[in-house]
Amino acid sequence: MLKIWGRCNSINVQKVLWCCAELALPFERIDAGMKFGVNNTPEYRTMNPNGLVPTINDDGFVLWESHAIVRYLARKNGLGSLCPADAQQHADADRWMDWYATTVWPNLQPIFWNLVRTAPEQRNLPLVADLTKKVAAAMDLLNSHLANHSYVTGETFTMGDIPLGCALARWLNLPVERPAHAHLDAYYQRLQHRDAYRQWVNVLPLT
Ligand SMILES: N[C@@H](CCC(=O)N[C@@H](CS)C(=O)NCC(=O)O)C(=O)O
Repeated sequence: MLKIWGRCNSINVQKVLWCCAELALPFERIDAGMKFGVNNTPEYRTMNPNGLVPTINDDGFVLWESHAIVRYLARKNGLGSLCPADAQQHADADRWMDWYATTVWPNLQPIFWNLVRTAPEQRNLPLVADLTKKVAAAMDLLNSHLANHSYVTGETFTMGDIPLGCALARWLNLPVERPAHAHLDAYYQRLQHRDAYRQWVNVLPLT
């Protein structure tokens, strides 16, 4: 059976868990990272020399990097649905996954860490204020895109929605001032109708 190492409150682990639930894939999850440790043991580093989560083992095939894992599982188990079969649609899904990694998360991650995982007296609030503007600008772009699309690649849910859906669950629940984004809110509502999203991403507290 597919094995997944990683704690449930890691955004990168959540992408993989959400993906598995969309595909109705059975898996065994082993807590790892932060308070659980495991990720710095020599055994774990043999699988993933970064010492980060998630890592999977699929019948002996070991893989790390959350987007690579999502792409692999979607291609293997959801070609033509979660993983678009058409080359252009596939590239479109890839584009949004990469956009999350290059444009959204590098700015959102420090906001999240400062406001959720750092003691109040140690927070870098000027940085939070600066990055909040950058994330808002990125979300502006996504909001405009979603004015004409139900999901990032069009009318069907694909792997392209997974990283951004995880980011939205954080962005829309952080105590920061956000511009009104009606299409983004509607998209978030659509995602919340998905059992897999509610189960693995959206119900977990931001801790
Ligand atoms: N690019 C990697 C990043 C993995 C990563 O940064 N994981 C974090 C959790 S979100 C981690 O392992 N942190 C150390 C820990 O949890 O102890 C991926 O997408 O999988």
